[in-house]
Amino acid sequence: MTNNPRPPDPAINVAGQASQHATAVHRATLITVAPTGAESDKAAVPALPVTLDELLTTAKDCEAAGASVIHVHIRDAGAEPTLDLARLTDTVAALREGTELIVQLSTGGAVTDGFAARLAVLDARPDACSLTCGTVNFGDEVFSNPWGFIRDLYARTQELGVVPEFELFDVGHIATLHRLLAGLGAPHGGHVHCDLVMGVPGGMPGNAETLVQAVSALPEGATWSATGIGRTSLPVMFAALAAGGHLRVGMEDTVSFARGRPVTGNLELVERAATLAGLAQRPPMRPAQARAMLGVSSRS
Ligand code: KMH
Ligand code: ZN
Repeated sequence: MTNNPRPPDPAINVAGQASQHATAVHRATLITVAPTGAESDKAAVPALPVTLDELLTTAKDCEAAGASVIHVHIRDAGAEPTLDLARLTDTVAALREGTELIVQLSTGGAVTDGFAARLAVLDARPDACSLTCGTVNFGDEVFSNPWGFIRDLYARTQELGVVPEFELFDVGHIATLHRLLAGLGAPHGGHVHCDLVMGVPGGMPGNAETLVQAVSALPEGATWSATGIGRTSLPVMFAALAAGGHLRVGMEDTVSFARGRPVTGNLELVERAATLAGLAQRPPMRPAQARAMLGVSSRS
């Protein structure tokens, strides 16, 4: 299957020629920062950016350190997760005004959010959004993504011209991704980009062997990032760099920098990812390169 109708990018090699599903490998590394999430409490994690000012400062710092995409969850005045449309719209505008980052809104929200509110996130007109390809046990909770919701959300991204990133918490979610693409066609922008979210209690484990297995099942020509939750952050990052993937880091995914040492802020997580990418001879991509790779239109 070909998902990218654009001419080949000379910076892209196709890895795994002998395998059935060759994924595209870039020499540069896309770094996504996921600064907030919906799970941590501000009271317990004071460095978590929850106000628009805090989010904007984090976004600017992380862009300067090498991030090119920001995955956004927002909080209300009491620092609780919200999908309030006016707040989301203001957040998109502020991030666009203050940074060159690709603004990717979460459509996953919190486990307590309903499908209608999650669908309505797209009305804030972000550049991009997350789109999770299946239900998964999420610690003691369930992150619910039945087929009908996935299909409706994907169709709405196509209608509104929002570029989806396919979130894969389990290997079975890859089967749903194939079903979605086969049934509804290519995403807006023409390119398939996935994020392997590994190490969630209830999802696929965060280790190198699972990562390699999952990548081998992705659609041909897809690019992918990987995220290791909690203590799987570092093993997943090293495995992703070695296997030609991209990185997502941030306080949504881990609030410990090392055993017993809380993260001081998103910046140090992005700096560490950028340093490791540089050591791997795959330096961070700038936002314009990331737009070209992901099929996100430039801002006019
Ligand atoms: N907060 C999780 C329940 C996403 O952003 O799309 C879901 C999540 C995925 O974070
Ligand atoms: Zn998220």
